[in-house]
Amino acid sequence: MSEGQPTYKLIYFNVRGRAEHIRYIFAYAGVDYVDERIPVERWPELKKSMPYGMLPVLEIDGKPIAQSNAVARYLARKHNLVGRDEWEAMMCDVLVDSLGDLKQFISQYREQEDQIKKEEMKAKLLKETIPFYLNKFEQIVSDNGGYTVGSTTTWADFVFAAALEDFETIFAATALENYPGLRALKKRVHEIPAIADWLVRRPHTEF
Ligand SMILES: N[C@@H](CCC(=O)N[C@@H](CS)C(=O)NCC(=O)O)C(=O)O
Repeated sequence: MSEGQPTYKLIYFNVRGRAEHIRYIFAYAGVDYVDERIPVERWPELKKSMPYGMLPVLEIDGKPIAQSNAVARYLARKHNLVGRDEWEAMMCDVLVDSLGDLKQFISQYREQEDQIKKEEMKAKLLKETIPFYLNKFEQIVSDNGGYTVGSTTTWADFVFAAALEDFETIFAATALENYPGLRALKKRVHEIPAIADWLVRRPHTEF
Protein backbone atom coordinates (compact mmCIF):
# COMPACT_ATOMS: atom_id res chain seq x y z
CA MET A 1 0.00 0.00 0.00
CA SER A 2 1.40 3.44 -0.89
CA GLU A 3 2.28 5.86 1.89
CA GLY A 4 -0.56 8.20 2.81
CA GLN A 5 -3.23 5.66 1.91
CA PRO A 6 -5.62 5.21 4.85
CA THR A 7 -5.97 1.84 6.53
CA TYR A 8 -9.40 0.29 6.22
CA LYS A 9 -11.20 -2.32 8.27
CA LEU A 10 -14.68 -3.30 7.10
CA ILE A 11 -16.65 -4.78 9.99
CA TYR A 12 -19.78 -6.78 9.17
CA PHE A 13 -21.34 -10.18 9.65
CA ASN A 14 -20.37 -13.22 7.57
CA VAL A 15 -22.79 -12.32 4.80
CA ARG A 16 -22.79 -10.30 1.58
CA GLY A 17 -25.79 -8.21 2.69
CA ARG A 18 -25.18 -4.51 3.05
CA ALA A 19 -21.42 -4.77 2.67
CA GLU A 20 -20.90 -6.59 -0.60
CA HIS A 21 -20.93 -3.51 -2.83
CA ILE A 22 -18.28 -1.98 -0.57
CA ARG A 23 -16.19 -5.13 -1.01
CA TYR A 24 -16.66 -4.82 -4.80
CA ILE A 25 -15.38 -1.23 -4.68
CA PHE A 26 -12.29 -2.28 -2.74
CA ALA A 27 -11.68 -5.16 -5.16
CA TYR A 28 -12.19 -2.95 -8.23
CA ALA A 29 -9.93 -0.21 -6.90
CA GLY A 30 -7.28 -2.69 -5.75
CA VAL A 31 -7.36 -1.30 -2.21
CA ASP A 32 -6.20 -3.43 0.73
CA TYR A 33 -8.58 -3.73 3.65
CA VAL A 34 -9.36 -6.05 6.52
CA ASP A 35 -12.64 -7.89 5.84
CA GLU A 36 -13.63 -8.56 9.44
CA ARG A 37 -16.65 -10.87 9.77
CA ILE A 38 -18.17 -10.89 13.24
CA PRO A 39 -19.62 -14.17 14.53
CA VAL A 40 -23.21 -13.55 15.69
CA GLU A 41 -22.31 -14.69 19.26
CA ARG A 42 -19.91 -11.75 19.58
CA TRP A 43 -22.41 -9.18 18.30
CA PRO A 44 -24.35 -8.28 21.51
CA GLU A 45 -21.12 -7.15 23.17
CA LEU A 46 -19.71 -5.41 20.12
CA LYS A 47 -22.97 -3.65 19.26
CA LYS A 48 -22.46 -1.16 22.12
CA SER A 49 -19.19 0.04 20.65
CA MET A 50 -20.58 0.76 17.16
CA PRO A 51 -21.55 4.34 16.29
CA TYR A 52 -25.24 3.53 15.73
CA GLY A 53 -25.33 -0.02 17.09
CA MET A 54 -25.43 -1.55 13.61
CA LEU A 55 -23.13 -2.93 10.94
CA PRO A 56 -21.51 -2.50 8.51
CA VAL A 57 -18.97 -0.07 9.86
CA LEU A 58 -15.82 0.95 8.04
CA GLU A 59 -12.88 1.88 10.21
CA ILE A 60 -10.82 4.47 8.36
CA ASP A 61 -7.46 4.86 10.11
CA GLY A 62 -9.21 3.44 13.18
CA LYS A 63 -12.17 5.84 13.04
CA PRO A 64 -15.47 3.95 12.82
CA ILE A 65 -17.87 5.18 10.12
CA ALA A 66 -21.45 3.86 9.93
CA GLN A 67 -23.97 3.64 7.08
CA SER A 68 -23.20 1.33 4.17
CA ASN A 69 -24.14 3.73 1.42
CA ALA A 70 -22.38 6.74 2.92
CA VAL A 71 -19.25 4.60 3.09
CA ALA A 72 -19.75 3.24 -0.44
CA ARG A 73 -20.36 6.73 -1.87
CA TYR A 74 -17.23 8.06 -0.14
CA LEU A 75 -15.08 5.26 -1.56
CA ALA A 76 -16.76 5.55 -4.95
CA ARG A 77 -15.89 9.26 -5.11
CA LYS A 78 -12.29 8.51 -4.23
CA HIS A 79 -12.03 5.83 -6.92
CA ASN A 80 -13.90 7.50 -9.78
CA LEU A 81 -17.01 5.36 -9.56
CA VAL A 82 -19.61 8.15 -9.40
CA GLY A 83 -20.02 8.82 -13.12
CA ARG A 84 -18.68 11.69 -15.18
CA ASP A 85 -20.27 14.68 -13.47
CA GLU A 86 -22.53 15.77 -10.62
CA TRP A 87 -25.63 14.85 -12.57
CA GLU A 88 -24.42 11.27 -12.98
CA ALA A 89 -23.37 11.17 -9.32
CA MET A 90 -26.94 12.14 -8.43
CA MET A 91 -28.33 9.50 -10.79
CA CYS A 92 -26.21 6.87 -9.01
CA ASP A 93 -27.94 7.91 -5.78
CA VAL A 94 -31.38 7.83 -7.43
CA LEU A 95 -30.80 4.30 -8.72
CA VAL A 96 -29.29 3.03 -5.47
CA ASP A 97 -32.07 4.55 -3.35
CA SER A 98 -34.84 3.30 -5.65
CA LEU A 99 -33.39 -0.19 -5.55
CA GLY A 100 -33.19 0.30 -1.77
CA ASP A 101 -36.96 0.90 -1.71
CA LEU A 102 -37.53 -2.39 -3.51
CA LYS A 103 -35.12 -4.19 -1.15
CA GLN A 104 -37.10 -2.77 1.78
CA PHE A 105 -40.34 -4.33 0.43
CA ILE A 106 -38.54 -7.63 0.00
CA SER A 107 -37.13 -7.45 3.57
CA GLN A 108 -40.62 -6.84 4.97
CA TYR A 109 -41.78 -9.99 3.17
CA ARG A 110 -38.83 -12.04 4.43
CA GLU A 111 -39.35 -10.89 8.00
CA GLN A 112 -43.10 -11.61 8.05
CA GLU A 113 -43.76 -14.51 10.41
CA ASP A 114 -47.48 -15.02 9.73
CA GLN A 115 -47.42 -17.58 6.89
CA ILE A 116 -50.71 -16.49 5.35
CA LYS A 117 -49.70 -12.84 5.26
CA LYS A 118 -46.30 -13.89 3.96
CA GLU A 119 -47.83 -15.73 0.98
CA GLU A 120 -50.01 -12.70 0.20
CA MET A 121 -46.97 -10.44 0.34
CA LYS A 122 -45.02 -12.77 -1.94
CA ALA A 123 -47.84 -12.84 -4.49
CA LYS A 124 -48.03 -9.03 -4.54
CA LEU A 125 -44.27 -8.70 -4.80
CA LEU A 126 -44.04 -11.10 -7.73
CA LYS A 127 -47.08 -9.75 -9.54
CA GLU A 128 -46.76 -6.02 -8.92
CA THR A 129 -43.87 -4.60 -6.94
CA ILE A 130 -40.92 -6.44 -8.45
CA PRO A 131 -42.08 -6.03 -12.08
CA PHE A 132 -42.80 -2.33 -11.41
CA TYR A 133 -39.24 -1.67 -10.31
CA LEU A 134 -37.37 -4.16 -12.48
CA ASN A 135 -39.11 -3.01 -15.68
CA LYS A 136 -38.02 0.55 -14.94
CA PHE A 137 -34.45 -0.54 -14.17
CA GLU A 138 -34.39 -2.76 -17.27
CA GLN A 139 -35.40 0.21 -19.45
CA ILE A 140 -32.75 2.48 -17.89
CA VAL A 141 -29.98 -0.09 -18.30
CA SER A 142 -31.06 -0.77 -21.87
CA ASP A 143 -31.11 3.00 -22.67
CA ASN A 144 -27.61 3.30 -21.19
CA GLY A 145 -26.16 0.40 -23.18
CA GLY A 146 -25.70 -1.86 -20.15
CA TYR A 147 -24.87 0.67 -17.42
CA THR A 148 -27.16 1.86 -14.64
CA VAL A 149 -25.85 5.41 -15.06
CA GLY A 150 -24.24 7.03 -18.10
CA SER A 151 -21.82 4.91 -20.05
CA THR A 152 -19.21 4.06 -17.43
CA THR A 153 -18.97 1.65 -14.52
CA THR A 154 -20.25 3.21 -11.30
CA TRP A 155 -20.84 2.05 -7.77
CA ALA A 156 -24.54 1.83 -8.67
CA ASP A 157 -23.64 -1.03 -11.04
CA PHE A 158 -22.04 -2.81 -8.09
CA VAL A 159 -25.07 -2.28 -5.86
CA PHE A 160 -27.29 -3.72 -8.60
CA ALA A 161 -25.06 -6.70 -9.37
CA ALA A 162 -24.98 -7.69 -5.68
CA ALA A 163 -28.74 -7.19 -5.22
CA LEU A 164 -29.65 -9.11 -8.37
CA GLU A 165 -27.66 -12.06 -7.08
CA ASP A 166 -29.69 -11.89 -3.85
CA PHE A 167 -33.01 -11.73 -5.76
CA GLU A 168 -32.11 -14.95 -7.56
CA THR A 169 -31.30 -16.57 -4.20
CA ILE A 170 -34.50 -15.35 -2.53
CA PHE A 171 -36.94 -16.08 -5.36
CA ALA A 172 -35.44 -18.42 -7.98
CA ALA A 173 -32.52 -18.67 -10.35
CA THR A 174 -35.08 -17.74 -13.02
CA ALA A 175 -36.13 -14.51 -11.23
CA LEU A 176 -34.39 -12.36 -13.84
CA GLU A 177 -35.47 -14.30 -16.91
CA ASN A 178 -37.66 -11.43 -18.19
CA TYR A 179 -34.90 -8.90 -17.63
CA PRO A 180 -32.08 -9.60 -20.09
CA GLY A 181 -30.51 -6.16 -19.58
CA LEU A 182 -30.27 -6.63 -15.82
CA ARG A 183 -28.87 -10.14 -16.26
CA ALA A 184 -26.26 -8.74 -18.65
CA LEU A 185 -25.41 -5.94 -16.19
CA LYS A 186 -24.80 -8.45 -13.41
CA LYS A 187 -22.71 -10.62 -15.74
CA ARG A 188 -20.65 -7.64 -16.93
CA VAL A 189 -19.88 -6.54 -13.36
CA HIS A 190 -19.06 -10.09 -12.31
CA GLU A 191 -16.68 -10.44 -15.27
CA ILE A 192 -14.64 -7.34 -14.44
CA PRO A 193 -11.33 -9.12 -13.71
CA ALA A 194 -10.82 -7.69 -10.18
CA ILE A 195 -14.41 -8.49 -9.23
CA ALA A 196 -14.26 -11.96 -10.81
CA ASP A 197 -11.16 -12.56 -8.69
CA TRP A 198 -13.03 -11.41 -5.56
CA LEU A 199 -15.97 -13.71 -6.35
CA VAL A 200 -13.59 -16.67 -6.37
CA ARG A 201 -11.81 -15.60 -3.17
CA ARG A 202 -14.76 -14.49 -1.06
CA PRO A 203 -16.20 -16.73 1.66
CA HIS A 204 -19.20 -18.66 0.43
CA THR A 205 -22.40 -17.45 2.14
CA GLU A 206 -26.06 -17.84 1.20
CA PHE A 207 -26.67 -14.09 1.35
N1 LIG B 1 -28.83 1.98 7.20
C1 LIG B 1 -27.88 1.05 7.74
C2 LIG B 1 -28.62 -0.20 8.19
C3 LIG B 1 -27.69 -1.18 8.85
C4 LIG B 1 -28.40 -2.45 9.30
O1 LIG B 1 -29.63 -2.59 9.18
N2 LIG B 1 -27.60 -3.38 9.80
C5 LIG B 1 -28.10 -4.63 10.31
C6 LIG B 1 -27.51 -5.81 9.53
S1 LIG B 1 -27.84 -5.70 7.80
C7 LIG B 1 -27.62 -4.79 11.74
O2 LIG B 1 -26.60 -4.27 12.14
N3 LIG B 1 -28.37 -5.59 12.53
C8 LIG B 1 -27.99 -5.95 13.88
C9 LIG B 1 -28.66 -5.10 14.91
O3 LIG B 1 -29.44 -4.19 14.58
O4 LIG B 1 -28.40 -5.37 16.07
C10 LIG B 1 -26.81 0.74 6.68
O5 LIG B 1 -27.14 0.68 5.49
O6 LIG B 1 -25.63 0.59 7.04
